[in-house]
Amino acid sequence: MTHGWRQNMKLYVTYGSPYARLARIIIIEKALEDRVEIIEAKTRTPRSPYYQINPSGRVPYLIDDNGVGMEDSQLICAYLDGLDGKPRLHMAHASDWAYLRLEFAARSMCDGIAVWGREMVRPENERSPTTLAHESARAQRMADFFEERVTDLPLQGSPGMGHFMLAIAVEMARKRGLGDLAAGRPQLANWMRSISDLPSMQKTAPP
Ligand SMILES: N[C@@H](CCC(=O)N[C@@H](CS)C(=O)NCC(=O)O)C(=O)O
Repeated sequence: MTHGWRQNMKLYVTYGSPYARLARIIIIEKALEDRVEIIEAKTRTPRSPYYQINPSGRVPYLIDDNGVGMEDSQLICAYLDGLDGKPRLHMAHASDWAYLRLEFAARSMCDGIAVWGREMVRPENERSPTTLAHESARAQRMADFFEERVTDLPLQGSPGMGHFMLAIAVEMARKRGLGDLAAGRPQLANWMRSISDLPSMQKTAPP
């Protein structure tokens, strides 16, 4: 893609990573496509050249306009959201504890589904049935939790980090084969439809 403005910042991602997706969503939501180049990193590979860039080897990783690197989706998203001095995806919910509780519950749900996904990409004889069962049960409990709460005010308001985190988690579970967590949960299914249709969600759908 060619852009009028120089893409000075760089965001390292993998296209399957839910946390990298969150950062990619913020770039679209904040219309920063012209300023941030998205680069696919080679993670989980011995001696990957990416380890010279980010020693932790994780994505997302952002290099800012000054060439300074930072990792973790929470930090990167807050940084990108604040670049224009109007951090609407964060500030709208700052000190809104009812919203933040749900945002961090969604992150917890996502962490568990990511563990499940990681386990499933291992060779079959290296997978832990105990871990898979544990994460699968956690995902179901969290889906029940959100079935009760997506109709509450916080998640009905304009989309913020919590909305995106929850939608990413549910879509990842579906994509990776853990199942459709919205099936049989009509409120969650309805809520998912409204968020999944957002252009930033559509444009960042995992391959
Ligand atoms: N807490 C981190 C989690 C990032 C993370 O777990 N990234 C995974 C992909 S989903 C990764 O890069 N894994 C590669 C590795 O562990 O070497 C965040 O929110 O950014």
